[in-house]
Amino acid sequence: IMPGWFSELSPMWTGEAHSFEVKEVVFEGKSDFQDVVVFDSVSYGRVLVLDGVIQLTQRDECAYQEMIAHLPLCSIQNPAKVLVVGGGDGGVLREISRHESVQQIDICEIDKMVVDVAKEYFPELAMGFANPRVNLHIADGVAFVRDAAPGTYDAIIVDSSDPVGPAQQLFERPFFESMVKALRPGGVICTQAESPWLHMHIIKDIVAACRQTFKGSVNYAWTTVPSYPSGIIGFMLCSTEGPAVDFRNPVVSPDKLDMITISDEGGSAKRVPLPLKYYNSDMHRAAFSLPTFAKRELEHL
Ligand code: AAT
Repeated sequence: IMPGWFSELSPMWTGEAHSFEVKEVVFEGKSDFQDVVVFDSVSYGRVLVLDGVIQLTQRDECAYQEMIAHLPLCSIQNPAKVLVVGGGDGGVLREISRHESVQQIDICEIDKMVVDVAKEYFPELAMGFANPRVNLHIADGVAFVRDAAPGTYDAIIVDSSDPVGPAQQLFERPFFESMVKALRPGGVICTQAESPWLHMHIIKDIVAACRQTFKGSVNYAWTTVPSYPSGIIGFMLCSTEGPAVDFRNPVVSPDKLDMITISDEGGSAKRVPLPLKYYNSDMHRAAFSLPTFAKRELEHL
């Protein structure tokens, strides 16, 4: 591979590899779960890599974090208790904090090194932890959700890595069943659900498992993220039995989302301005439109 360049190689996208010219490697470590690398790139800013796979870049993280958070949270009224699985960089926490109704944010990330590295090298994401409403748990999300008190959450957001390595069970039916239990009636999930260009077989399995477990609605949506394989990534948006959720028609206006919550010096919550960069109501509605090949494959499962 080219010297001075990082190439993202994985059996999940054979025969192709997106490459980024490296300015400087700023961190290299090995946690109990994965290899952790941070580098500064020539054209995408700072990049976080786990086991050779890009998790985020400064340039386009907004597209992923804003969509994975606001697609579910703008689809329900007044979310109060939210759980994040994965997401140890803090970016999704930052986005959830825009919703003033949220009282409690639990996050369960398996790898403490991701949190520590984010706090050191990605302050504009890790600021999501600077919110008195956030409770951080370092543990496997599978066990955490299984052991959660029934009926607890309005929303669960699964910001997980790909289904090779520690995240594999986050894509399987027993985990979906635990989420259904942990949600209140009419509660919602949004999970990282890969790309239709590369992973239609995985998406079909996830959609089939969700149709069996979620008795409300089951939808696939997607967003552009140029630094992710194929340049797009999808999400599963599902609701449990109870008050119906129409994910395609958001009920929260993005005008209310241009502030985030952090701590003041005394440790109480304070609101500070931080405009959205990617999410708006048009992008929300558009996210559920699928290309014909994907529609066809998901129709008769
Ligand atoms: N917001 C950045 C995008 C990510 S991060 C995925 C996170 O999920 C990582 O921090 C990883 O340590 C964590 N994780 C993996 N498995 C588990 C688990 N079982 N329980 C809790 N956390 C877990 C996703 C990028 C998607 C890349 C697409 N190619």
